[in-house]
Amino acid sequence: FTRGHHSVGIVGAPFWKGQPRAGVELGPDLIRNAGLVDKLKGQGCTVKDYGNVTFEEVTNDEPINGVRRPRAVGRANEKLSNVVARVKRDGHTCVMLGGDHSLAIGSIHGHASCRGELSVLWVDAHADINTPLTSPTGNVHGQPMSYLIHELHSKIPAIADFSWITPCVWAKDLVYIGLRDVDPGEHFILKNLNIKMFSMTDVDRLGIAKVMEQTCDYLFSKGKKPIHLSYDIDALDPSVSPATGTPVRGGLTYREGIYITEVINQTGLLSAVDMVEVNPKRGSCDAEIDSTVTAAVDLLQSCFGRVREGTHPPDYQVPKP
Ligand code: 4U7
Ligand code: MN
Ligand code: MN
Ligand code: MN
Repeated sequence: FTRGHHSVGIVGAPFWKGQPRAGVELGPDLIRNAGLVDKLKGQGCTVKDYGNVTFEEVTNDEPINGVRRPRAVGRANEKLSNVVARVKRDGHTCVMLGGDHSLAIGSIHGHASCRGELSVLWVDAHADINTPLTSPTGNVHGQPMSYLIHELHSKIPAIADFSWITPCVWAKDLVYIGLRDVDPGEHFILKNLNIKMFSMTDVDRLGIAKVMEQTCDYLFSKGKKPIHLSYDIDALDPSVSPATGTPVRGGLTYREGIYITEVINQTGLLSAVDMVEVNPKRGSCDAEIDSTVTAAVDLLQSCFGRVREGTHPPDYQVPKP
């Protein structure tokens, strides 16, 4: 069974302007300070930390087509895309620590620019596939997939600093797990484009093991492509990860969340991971923040070979008395 031997490149993206709540920019350093690098090394991974991407201040950033802070979000993602592409060119599995989920635009775009067609597994309470014109809020963290899907390209209006984005994911190569708060425009898009999704109702009916079996069967039936796992911490139940901007009751248990990452590790196809929406300022005490950050670290450890049954070195000997 799997031990590390992964080469991991970590990129921090301390960016919050895809949504209105301050604090999500603290995510990357919190996750690092919880020992991510040492824990991954301890399970046999090689790890290179590329540090945090720096984002310039943007003034005069009025909404365009309802999209809030379009210039800041567009430029931040263009920069992130270039950094993720470099991490992939260097041969690592890329871990992008957010920051809010608008960063999936740059992360997936940069990944695809290096690796070509991808399978995307989106684990989230939300579908994040509003177009600027279906969005009830104008927050880009609820829209990233709409910019990336080929089939939606004609529905996206022109937005300053978004013109560099070229769609790179086909609707058939996207799977959702954990959905329980989907807007009407998003639901129409999911049904209309026949996008594979496992809502929480499906997790309840099938159990997480069948959900993952069907997820893998579905993705592999389209040909084996590198997997981009985009993990929003709000996919987990708020009792596990309360420190996040848009918590929704009735989420994945800790065990279901971990099981997803264990199975994805087993595919051998994991090529990039986003871990986003950890927001310490939304926790009401240290224990809530700790629980959320620990969950993020544990999920990342499982992505890279940690197994709950435990492991031992091949040359292990029980000490003789
Ligand atoms: B997250 C929302 F309207 N759908 O578009 C929107 F409910 O990255 C929420 O998944 C989006 O946390 C949540 O603003 C974005 C809203
Ligand atoms: Mn979400
Ligand atoms: Mn999200
Ligand atoms: Mn959220």
